[in-house]
Amino acid sequence: YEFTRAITRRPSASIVDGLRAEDIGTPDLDKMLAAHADYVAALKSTGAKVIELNAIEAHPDAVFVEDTTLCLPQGAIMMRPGAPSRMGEVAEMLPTIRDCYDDVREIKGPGHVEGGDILVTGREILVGRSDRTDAKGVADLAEIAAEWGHQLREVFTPPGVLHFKTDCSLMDAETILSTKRLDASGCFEGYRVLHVAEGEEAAANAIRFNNLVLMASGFPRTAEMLDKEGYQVVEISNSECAKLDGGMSCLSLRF
Ligand code: CIR
Repeated sequence: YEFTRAITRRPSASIVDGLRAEDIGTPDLDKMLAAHADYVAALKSTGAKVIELNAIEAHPDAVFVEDTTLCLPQGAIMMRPGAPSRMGEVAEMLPTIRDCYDDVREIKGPGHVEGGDILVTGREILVGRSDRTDAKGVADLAEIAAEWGHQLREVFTPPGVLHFKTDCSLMDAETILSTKRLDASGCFEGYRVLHVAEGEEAAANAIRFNNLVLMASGFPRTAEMLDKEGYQVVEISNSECAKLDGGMSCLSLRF
């Protein structure tokens, strides 16, 4: 959770065509741009350098950069999204990643992995199989991770939930913020787990970024709980990204 850099990408006008499991309304670009600016400002306020990439009209979901790459201390791994419309985002991200890393690997396929399904903790890499991440993709990822000395453990994303990290986030090396439904699967045994408040499940996709926890606004009981636990919480509007099943972690690559 300690980072010197992050990569973000501006939302494009084509965001209205972004993928969503359920149609709960069309995202408003201006509102999304305002929230995105707040998000970038919060990242920068910690002293990190933020590489801000241009919008790409051809890829409506490209603002959700997290799904394209896994950034580890030893190198970066280009993902292979399970959503066909998102495949092209990886090539768009590659030149920036090559500028940042000497060792860049890739999930070769035919399997799939999206970054939203990967949680890197202080001791291991958890990968949730989901509609976007399959066994073959996880196996490819495990091979590269092992070469770099990481333990990888395959877990499961709850049914109806887009990504593993839709329901959890890392608060510090040993502490995970999770929904009760995900924690109930037993995947966090041995960790300190903080539950988001009942009815505030969408607060689980937060990020710990240096001294801050960035979380979606509108979840007062979870924000208060985190504050009491000693975290410095910054609330960012997520109303527009939420219409596309996106949250705080999706909007950046952190390393
Ligand atoms: C999608 O369905 O792929 C996008 N609309 C949302 C991606 C969210 N990404 C993430 O949770 N890492």
